[in-house]
Amino acid sequence: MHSTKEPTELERVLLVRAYIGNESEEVGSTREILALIQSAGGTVVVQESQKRKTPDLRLFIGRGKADELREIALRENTSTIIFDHNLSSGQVSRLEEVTNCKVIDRTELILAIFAGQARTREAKLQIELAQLRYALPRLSGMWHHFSRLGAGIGTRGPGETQLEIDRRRARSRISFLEKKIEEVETRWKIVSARRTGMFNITIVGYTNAGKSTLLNTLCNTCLYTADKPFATLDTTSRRMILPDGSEVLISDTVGFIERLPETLVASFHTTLDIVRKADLLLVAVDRSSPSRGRHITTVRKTLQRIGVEEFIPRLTVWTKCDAVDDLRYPRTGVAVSALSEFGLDALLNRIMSHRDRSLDWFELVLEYRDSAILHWLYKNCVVRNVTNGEDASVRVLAGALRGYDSVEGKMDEAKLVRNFVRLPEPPETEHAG
Ligand SMILES: Nc1nc2c(ncn2[C@@H]2O[C@H](COP(=O)(O)OP(=O)(O)OP(=O)(O)O)[C@@H](O)[C@H]2O)c(=O)[nH]1
Ligand SMILES: [Mg+2]
Repeated sequence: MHSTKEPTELERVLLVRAYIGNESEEVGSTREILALIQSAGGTVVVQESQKRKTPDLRLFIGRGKADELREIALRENTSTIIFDHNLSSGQVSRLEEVTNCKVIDRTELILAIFAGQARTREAKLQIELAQLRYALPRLSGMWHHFSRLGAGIGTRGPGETQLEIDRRRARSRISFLEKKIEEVETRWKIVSARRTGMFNITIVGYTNAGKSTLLNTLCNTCLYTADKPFATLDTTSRRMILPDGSEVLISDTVGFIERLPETLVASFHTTLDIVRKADLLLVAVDRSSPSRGRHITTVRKTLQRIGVEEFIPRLTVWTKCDAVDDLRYPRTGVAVSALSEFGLDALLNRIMSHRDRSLDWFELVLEYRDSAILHWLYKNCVVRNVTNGEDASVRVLAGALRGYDSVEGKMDEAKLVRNFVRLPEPPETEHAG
């Protein structure tokens, strides 16, 4: 793990949370917001909360509480207040006026972490777009906000553009970024077109669930992993050889979080395409986390939000099982540990069963001289069995990844279509799942 700041440089933060109606503190949510603030380069010196029936329209919290925050900030020598809520631009500027501090809401905090973590050009473009879209309706307030303090969380605006420009320039930068991202999208479409014919698996899950570590273990790669939120902001795809010798494509992508800002969902549209186009989703859930129930709900809702179709099969992968003392076996999904490699065989078997169920199975009789066709089948299908017949023929049992049409076309070309028989269901397999 690398941090861009020494602990002594951490920005002192006053954290504020409000519980609205019958809301109360959810398991693990304090740990989460503290980790987010730390990732953004801050350290919480005081936490304040308020119970309210409804949020105050002008200040989100009550006026009395806002005055109290000003006193606390003064006493604790902090000038940054972070709200674990999404606030309107009006609420932020009024709160800044009352408290005489810089006020950051949850969206701005998450955007700041993304901005600090973005490494690749794509991620940088997407985060700049997200920040600008967030800032645009708030520009007038932002002048106040940024001029208040010169450094720290949330002041690393979208590039140099933020301070010196008006709305018109922000808008033209937004369309420039949108165009650039579209170019990336086109390139991405070309790459994914080349990948059709492969079974696509995408690992999704709450941030820090162990997705990248799992991919590293399965594919022997060394993607960046860290015990902090949003270590990964990009999509990485790798080929993985299954125990039956066939190949699949497996991808790791950005993690989800509760109340993921809308602006990020919109800007990371291309990155998240890999989730929508998957043939199988591995939903990684940190089995050792007390908040796993909340994580599961958030992931389900986020998948819905980003437009993932219900029919894409999902397999729950309970991660970090080595860190669990009383591992009662979950009824659904597979329990694994990427560190101890526990459960990985079972996971691969379950992946094979899912893959088999998604194929269109067929039998084909070939003559020995049709070796080019056999070679084509090995490249484009999952060949389960090749048996020798009596009359110099071979019988091939295989599954087509993208429907019968692709295979029938090939057979037609080779004038072998008569030798082709569709099977109504997948053949029996050893890897029952
Ligand atoms: N004990 C244990 N720790 C694990 C295991 N897998 C991952 N971790 C740890 O969990 C932390 C997060 O792992 P990552 O693989 O970066 O998680 P991620 O889901 O990719 O996280 P983001 O990219 O930030 O969304 C790291 O500190 C890992 O070392 C595991 O099987 N056992
Ligand atoms: Mg990761």
